[in-house]
Amino acid sequence: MRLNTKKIREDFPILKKKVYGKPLVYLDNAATTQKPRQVIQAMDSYYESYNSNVHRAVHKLSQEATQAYDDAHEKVAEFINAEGIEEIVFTKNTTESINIAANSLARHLKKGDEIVLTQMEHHSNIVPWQQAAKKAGAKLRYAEINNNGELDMQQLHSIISKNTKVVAFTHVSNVLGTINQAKEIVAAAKEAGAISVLDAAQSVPHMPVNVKELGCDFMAFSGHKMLGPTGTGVLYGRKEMLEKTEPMLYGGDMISEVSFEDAKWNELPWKLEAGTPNVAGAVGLAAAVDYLQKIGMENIHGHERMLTRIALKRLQGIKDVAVYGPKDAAKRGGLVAFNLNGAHPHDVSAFLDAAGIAVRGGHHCAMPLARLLGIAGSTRASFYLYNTAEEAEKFTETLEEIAAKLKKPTPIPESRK
Ligand code: C6P
Repeated sequence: MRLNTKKIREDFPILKKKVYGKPLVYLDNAATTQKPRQVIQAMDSYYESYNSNVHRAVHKLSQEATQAYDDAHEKVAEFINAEGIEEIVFTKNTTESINIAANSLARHLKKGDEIVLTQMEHHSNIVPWQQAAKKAGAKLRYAEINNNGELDMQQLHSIISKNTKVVAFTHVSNVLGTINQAKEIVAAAKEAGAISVLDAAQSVPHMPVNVKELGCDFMAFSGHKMLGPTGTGVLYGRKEMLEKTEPMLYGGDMISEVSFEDAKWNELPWKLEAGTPNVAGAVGLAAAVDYLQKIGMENIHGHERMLTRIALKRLQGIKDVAVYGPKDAAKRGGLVAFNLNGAHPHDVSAFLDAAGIAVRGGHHCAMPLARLLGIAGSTRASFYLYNTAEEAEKFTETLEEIAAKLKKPTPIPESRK
């Protein structure tokens, strides 16, 4: 079903904003997305009418806040088809979610064990594993990418062995846009007796993701990348896995009993959510899930594919443009990273910004990948459900103008002649 972007855009107050007197074209959705008024209002309503701590007091406000907080877990569980709230840990972002998994799994690693990652990982799915490997004396191995920006599946299978204890990989690359064959990789990990950790920061917000169908042990994603508030993220873990997961933070609410000497942990998921949680964030995230479900994840995916196709086609028409990742929009998420005519990505981003178009320029927190591609960084446009075909056209037309400008020698001011 085609998305009614005109109607959708009415829900996003920020999209009416003008920057430098020009209509805002927001194409930095892979970094964080805008929020609909439904999310903003849900959070306002929490603060205005039932703001309270959760799981502690018996007073009415606390009961209401606790109900809303627990319901938010339930909603997220349904959204990704988890068994129930015991499999859903609220965190502040994908980074924290992966750190919880890595911190706990590190305790079970020993010298000679191997952790398999891919060359297209975000720092959040590299650095925690580097630290885990260092602590345990384990080794990191990397699944390689081919010239098309896709994983070389043969090489990936060849590095998964009986020594592999963890396979951690991104579902969709935040630079290449590549959609990885998650089900196949999870199955390969399982066959080797390894634990699979899926970085779903760029997939859960944009396409249907079903954890039961994928079979992954852990999955991490960010609420703020799916219309939810900043400071919200999720760690999904199969119940059996989360039961074995050691908390990363200790303190209030994560315990069932404390003596002067020792403590026992609370039941799932609270054992992994120490201290007063982000209740307003949870309420906002639940409203975001409602919003996405009403539109339909398959529809959102289709819409982004259409926008990506437009961008890819027009970019390929610009001379001296290097586009990264698969050429076929069907193999990608809704983002396109590129370099133009040897210009620095920050300059290209600044030119686009001057036209009211918000993109991201830089290494996108994937420095090893940038080095592998032989670049310092790239400029990236990333789409979401409220972006229109006209915006994708405007972005590429502006880029054509920038490309033409960059070809001309820089004019020397009269005073310097
Ligand atoms: N990528 C981008 O502009 P946090 O920051 O914890 O919410 O998400 C981290 C993260 C993990 N994995 C992938 C694949 C990601 O894309 C991101 C966030 C943003 O590309 C900010 S660096």
